[in-house]
Amino acid sequence: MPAQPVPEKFQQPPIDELALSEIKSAILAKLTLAIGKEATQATKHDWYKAAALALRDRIVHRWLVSEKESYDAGRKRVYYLSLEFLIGRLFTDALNNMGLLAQYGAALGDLGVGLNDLRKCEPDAALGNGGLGRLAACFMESMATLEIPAIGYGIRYDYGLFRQIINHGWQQEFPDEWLSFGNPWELQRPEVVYQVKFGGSVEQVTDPKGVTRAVWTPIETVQAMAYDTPIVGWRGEHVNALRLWSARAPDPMLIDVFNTGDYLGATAHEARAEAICKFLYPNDESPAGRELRLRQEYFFVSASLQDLIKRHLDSDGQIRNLAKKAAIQLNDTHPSLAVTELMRLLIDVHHLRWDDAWQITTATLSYTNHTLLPEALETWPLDLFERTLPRHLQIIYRINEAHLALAEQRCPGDIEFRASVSLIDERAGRRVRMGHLAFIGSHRINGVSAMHSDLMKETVFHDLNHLYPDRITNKTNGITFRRWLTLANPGLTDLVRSACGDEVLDDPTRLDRLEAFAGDSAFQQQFRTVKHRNKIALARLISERNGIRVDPGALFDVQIKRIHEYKRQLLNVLETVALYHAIKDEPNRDWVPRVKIFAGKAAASYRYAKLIIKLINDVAEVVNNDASIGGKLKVVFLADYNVSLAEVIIPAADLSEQISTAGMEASGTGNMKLALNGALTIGTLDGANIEIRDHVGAENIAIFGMEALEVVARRAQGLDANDVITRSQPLARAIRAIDAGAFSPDDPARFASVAHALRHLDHYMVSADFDSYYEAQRGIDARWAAGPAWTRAGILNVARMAWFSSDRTIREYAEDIWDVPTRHATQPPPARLAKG
Ligand code: 26W
Repeated sequence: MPAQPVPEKFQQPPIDELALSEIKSAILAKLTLAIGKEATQATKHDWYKAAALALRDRIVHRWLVSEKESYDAGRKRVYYLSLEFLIGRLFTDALNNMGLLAQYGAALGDLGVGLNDLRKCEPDAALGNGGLGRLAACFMESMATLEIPAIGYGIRYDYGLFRQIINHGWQQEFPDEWLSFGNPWELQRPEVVYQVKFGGSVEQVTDPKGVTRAVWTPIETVQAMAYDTPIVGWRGEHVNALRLWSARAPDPMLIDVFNTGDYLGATAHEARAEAICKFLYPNDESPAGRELRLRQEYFFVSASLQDLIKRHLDSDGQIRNLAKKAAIQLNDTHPSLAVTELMRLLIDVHHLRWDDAWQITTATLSYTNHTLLPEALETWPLDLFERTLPRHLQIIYRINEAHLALAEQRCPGDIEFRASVSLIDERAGRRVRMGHLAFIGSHRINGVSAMHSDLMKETVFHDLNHLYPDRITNKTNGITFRRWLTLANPGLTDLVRSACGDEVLDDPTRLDRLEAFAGDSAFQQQFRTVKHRNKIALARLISERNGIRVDPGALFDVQIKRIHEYKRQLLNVLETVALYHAIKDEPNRDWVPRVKIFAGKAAASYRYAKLIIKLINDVAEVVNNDASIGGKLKVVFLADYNVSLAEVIIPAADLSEQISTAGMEASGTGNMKLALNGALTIGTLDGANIEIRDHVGAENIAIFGMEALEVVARRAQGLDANDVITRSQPLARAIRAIDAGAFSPDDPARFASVAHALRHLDHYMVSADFDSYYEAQRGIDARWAAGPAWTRAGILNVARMAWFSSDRTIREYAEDIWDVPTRHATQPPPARLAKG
């Protein structure tokens, strides 16, 4: 079947000279008037800023129109509360969605600068740790695309996720100074300021009418100032705001203290206030439990709720209508103080009765859970909580009273049940359970993959689900195809457009038209050519950054994500070592050449994860320099993994490693990005891998390893792995080599703890799953060697990934949780395309 010609109505309009000259003058005007430079003196960075500012002007026009339309129509709004937004770069993303990529490329070319060079001047906005933060960024783009009036609320951290440097194989952390050259996307809103209060005491006061009220007298005030970043949807029809709060002291300097000569003391309170937005907590999966984190959480929740209530009252006038006009989504438990803060605002400030306030609160809020790992569920020590937020603790007690009464009704006399559903954990020192708070205060609670949502009902929220049945629902994650296909992989995008028609840009379900080409040898060849070009680009980057030469013809085997025991980078390294041994034993066999590519950050305090990074690098050192294996195996650890690096690695991947211990990865989204770009997945039946298998077909994914229930059963028998190690010669040998210092001759005992864990403390089932994984990898070798069948499977992966678009996910949230309308999927693209 020949590729279909692009229908005329979808063809990019020819570049219009008038539009081009308008763009050029706009950029030159910014360069002169906003940057203060002549074209002849401007650095690349100046040009980038001028181009971004010129683009922002156009976006802001659309934004104002979007705002006015939503406001005039009195539309319900979505407020997405998240402590993390892992956005990456915005320049080409915004250009692409505005339909201006080609025009800007041409305009900048005429001005003597390259679009691609400018693109690289933009630092990544890395205001997130990993999956949860990136999901929030994809959701912001999809909400704008689906024309849902929405605001993302978060914190404008001065420093984002740390910059990772690999020094002699070890991770080192450095501050991420993403704002040092300014940020052309944001608009500071000095007039949008709220007071956020902390500490002090609460009194019960009875007014002349005999009504008793709580009066909170705080002892500290911090100001929250808004910075807005416009987020433009696909086709530029709708623009939403990401509103990030920056903290400052109301009085920058205590002049009387200053006058006594105590200069530091005069600004100490300022430093304390500003600390709130200084940095993103770098913990992934384990909560910090520190006062500063609690202050961050309350700071952004309080500012956001004050802001959205003000907006609601400005447009609607009736606080009682809040739930009809606002849907607030809590991204994990981090913003779950919203339950108590909304109650406080409704009761103490807007004078509603408790029951009415509670009804509005639960109808407005909903909560997404992103992990079942017990160590990641946030709880706060009661004394810290009381010291920081005394009025909120009172509210929690009152919520708990009614809640425990209901528990008693449901399970009379069952003390254990009551203890398990209580908002206060009484076991190890009294603590407030934030997951419980978010659950009780929400009308919907969702997991992020089918399996994860099921496990929520069976594990952490078992008893709460019994008490409030029908609240838990599933919303399988998705990714924005605009960033992860169209922009990251233009070669594949062109091929997809030629096969599926340009409608695919608006409606990913059209990807299914690729099915017809999956077996077509000419199309397969084009598909391989695209992948090969992407691999050449990655090989170049690897050579520049790591000084390692890799063959673009080899199988690129990719594991890119946070470094964590449950994600099992260690399993991948073990297989690497076993494969290395096998190649050494028989160097003349026709081994499939492989490049093992790793990237990811370990939490600064997570020592074992940092040791795994060192192990990867030590194994790389030995393997890459062993001439006897004839370059059949290479190992690469790319430092400082971020969104921009992912955009280079993902289009070049042949194999996607999604090998978490079954039952532990809530969903995964990297798995979706890699499959969408034509990589085959090797993975466990965990998170969204299961749904990916259901969509791409079991024959187009390599599943291995224990299932979640088997993991639970094996753990119950103990963590010793001696049984599997004695049965597996390659595993035993790999562990022995690591233990004996074969990869760490300078410090032979360096990995003794790793070998010990593999033998005796196999909580993550690395040893237990090894054989199954090794065998699946050899199956991958065989498929790769078979050629066309591999390509076919890759094409079918692309063809069948449409469902994993975050547009689909957001549409489900809109219908089942938020009750807001969305623009329809197959609606033809508006005529306004590319006019700017
Ligand atoms: C406070 C410390 C902290 C920070 C972040 C604890 C826990 C987290 C998150 C829950 C970690 C996270 O990013 N979870 C990931 O969320 C993704 C989006 O839903 C899922 O795809 C991943 O499977 C899940 O690990």
